[in-house]
Amino acid sequence: VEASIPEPLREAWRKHSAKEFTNKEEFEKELVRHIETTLARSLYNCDELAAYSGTALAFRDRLIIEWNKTQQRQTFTDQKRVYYLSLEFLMGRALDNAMLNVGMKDAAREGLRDLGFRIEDVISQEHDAALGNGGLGRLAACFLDSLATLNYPAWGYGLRYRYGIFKQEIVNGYQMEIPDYWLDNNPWEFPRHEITVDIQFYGSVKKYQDENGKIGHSWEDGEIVQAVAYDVPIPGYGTKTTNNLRLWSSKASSGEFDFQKFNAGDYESAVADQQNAETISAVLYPNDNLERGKELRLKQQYFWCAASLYDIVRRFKKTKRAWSEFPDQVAIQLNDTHPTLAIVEMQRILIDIEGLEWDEAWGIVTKTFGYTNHTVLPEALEKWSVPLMQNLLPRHLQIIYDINLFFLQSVEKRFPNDRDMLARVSIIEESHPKMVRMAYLAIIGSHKVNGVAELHSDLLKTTLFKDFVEIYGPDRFTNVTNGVTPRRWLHQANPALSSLIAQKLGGHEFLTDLTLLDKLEAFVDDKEFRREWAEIKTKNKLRLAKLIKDTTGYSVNPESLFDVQVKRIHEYKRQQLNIFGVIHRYLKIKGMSNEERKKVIPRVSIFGGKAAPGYWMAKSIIHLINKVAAVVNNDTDVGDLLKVIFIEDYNVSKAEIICPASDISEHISTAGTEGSGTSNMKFVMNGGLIIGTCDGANIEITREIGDQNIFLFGNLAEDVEDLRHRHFYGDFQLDPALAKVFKAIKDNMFGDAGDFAALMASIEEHGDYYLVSDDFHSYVTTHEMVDEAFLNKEEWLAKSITSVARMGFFSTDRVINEYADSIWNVEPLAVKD
Ligand code: GFP
Ligand code: GFP
Repeated sequence: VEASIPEPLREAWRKHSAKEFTNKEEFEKELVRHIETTLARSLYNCDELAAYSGTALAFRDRLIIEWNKTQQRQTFTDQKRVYYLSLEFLMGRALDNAMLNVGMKDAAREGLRDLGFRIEDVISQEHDAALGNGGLGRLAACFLDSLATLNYPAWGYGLRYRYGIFKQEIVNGYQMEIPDYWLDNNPWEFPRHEITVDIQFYGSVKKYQDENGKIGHSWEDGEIVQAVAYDVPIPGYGTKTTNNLRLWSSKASSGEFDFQKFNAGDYESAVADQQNAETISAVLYPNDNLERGKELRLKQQYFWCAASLYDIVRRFKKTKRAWSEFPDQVAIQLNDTHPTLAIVEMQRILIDIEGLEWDEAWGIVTKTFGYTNHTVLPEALEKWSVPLMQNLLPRHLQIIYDINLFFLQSVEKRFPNDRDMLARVSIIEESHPKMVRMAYLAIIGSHKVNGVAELHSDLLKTTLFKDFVEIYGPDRFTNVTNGVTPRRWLHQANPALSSLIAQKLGGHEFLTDLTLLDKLEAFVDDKEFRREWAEIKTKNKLRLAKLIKDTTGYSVNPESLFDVQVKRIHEYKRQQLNIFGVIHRYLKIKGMSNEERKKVIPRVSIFGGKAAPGYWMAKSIIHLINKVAAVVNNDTDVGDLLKVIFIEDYNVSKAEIICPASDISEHISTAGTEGSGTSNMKFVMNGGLIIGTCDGANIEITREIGDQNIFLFGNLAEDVEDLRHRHFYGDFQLDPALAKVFKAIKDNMFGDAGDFAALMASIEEHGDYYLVSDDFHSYVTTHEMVDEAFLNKEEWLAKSITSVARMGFFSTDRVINEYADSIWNVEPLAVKD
């Protein structure tokens, strides 16, 4: 408020307020101005990268003008806002998205052409913003797009990692990790050096009595690190709403420079301490679905939660409302347990700093927070050691103990004499060392807990969180099935399909109401429409074939059936099942006569994905895929009948090329292990069929599109436990076809078999936890059905069109509206000009 221009002077200000370009001419003017002045380049010195930066800056100006207005509007209207706390935002590229969302892509295309550039080349200069591992981070990015598009007053809060997810290179068939320094030439962030928060670590807690005899706690000494805000504007599609993603970067606090060391002449070590502070936001942890309990990771979590809460509380306090109104003004959603410390920090702010009584404070906290769980995998559940927490966050540990005490007292009242129950639900696990169970803390501190697909949410209620359902009743637990934003994953990734659909439906309204796609079903039998549909798929396959050629050197025939599995490499996602299936196919072809080979449907098996750097089994799966590719692709006897491709460094921008080009894609996790999956939705939305297990959102996709349009196989979630149990007691027989595959590997067909011994042993000898052998037969016979179906081009097309028409449910717009209604209780804020 103090920083605002006095009323009498505002007229002069407004007269000169920044204006948005509105046509090609004005865009060109802005582009040239930015290239010549902001970038200090010229007519004689402008390459594609400069053209990219100039275009991005021109669009950034537009976004920030609307960002300013949106923030003013949200501040003045003073209604409830949503804050989405996520340690990952896997944004991908921003320019194309900005151009499409503000609706100026054509102007930009022509303007760039006038100045000598092709828009596609310019767009592809951008470095992906890869601040995430996989599905969880990409979901957060899709949510931001929908929140802005639907005009919800909503901010994302995250960390500004200097290094995002590593860049993957394949060297001799092995994954190598290269640090991804992505911040050069990144025009999309605004450093806010005036918005900083001091974050405390370590130190100790002092108890004191105030004038009224009330006991208080103060957290003293320790280390201070500064959080600096960087803002990233998030444009909605077809609306002026431009929301904010605030990312925190760590920096040594100015007061922290050790002058004693400095005065003693130890300047270098004093500077080294400064650098230490900066490591907090240096790197995104590349482990997906695995928690390893590293102190730096806990520091990251607290740093980000504390900075975000400080900001949220500061903004609330500007309104001068009573604390009791906080939950009417603020909804905070925890994306997984990573931000659970925000619950404790909020309680600390209310009782230690604002002086509220415990119960009142706790009531405010629980009404404010909601928690989303993404996985039932036990190795993914976060636990932090009590001694670690005691050292780093002494006051928070005390508060956690108090939360636990009051919680267990209430449980004991309702379930007297049930000691086991108390031990089971305690936030503190009585292990050595003791551990803080973050998921339990998140449940206890939130008013709603949700899973991400129906099966997943049901499993949460019947397994992991069963006791809590008994304690709180079923209402605290709910399901919100995931989705994807159709703007990026249909309109941007597949412009030809988007415009064909728009032609048929009379406009692009389906992009903001995806249920309108159902009108496409009326055209399923339209011959001309089918032809165009097929032609678009072929063009998209050619585009992918070019990417494959450019990155691997292999040529693939676009007439082949393109079979794709792209996602993080993980045993539960079962890329090993896929590559074993590929080997099975190869062996079969090798054993065929020439006559028989004529009937084989040529296939390209395409893989992509990163393995966590310390996850050896996943890395050996990548290695096997690459070794199989080397053998199969160079086998002239097999030729085009089978090709195996591993696309290096899978990321969001590659996904935008891959998704529209698949005929079939694989979503083949062991039943009951995949929370939802979201690439399954992207592939079907782009007219690809899928092969999958009855897992995650595959089940709901089947319900929407019909079981004749999907290839399901494998054991059901309800049978998994029993099968594992039987394996454990020695009741296990390797599937005979899989045994032949193993024999080929053991005969060194794909290089040294020793490299793959552990992979095979996990199945043959160690209980086959992921049921690869149990599902193998069903998997390969279902692939035979895929081949057969692909032969009938017309029927395949009908399945493809029908499926797209029925995908309306899987837009993140539906998802966000569900969160808004059932968890956040927030309303959109209409935009008036
Ligand atoms: C936000 C924005 C500011 C803007 C105000 C008022 O501030 O740029 O001036 O809203 O619209 F960041 P806070 O809500 O963060 O105080
Ligand atoms: C996790 C789950 C997925 C789920 C996403 C988003 O993704 O099943 O679709 O979160 O909710 F495992 P990954 O990070 O494991 O890909």
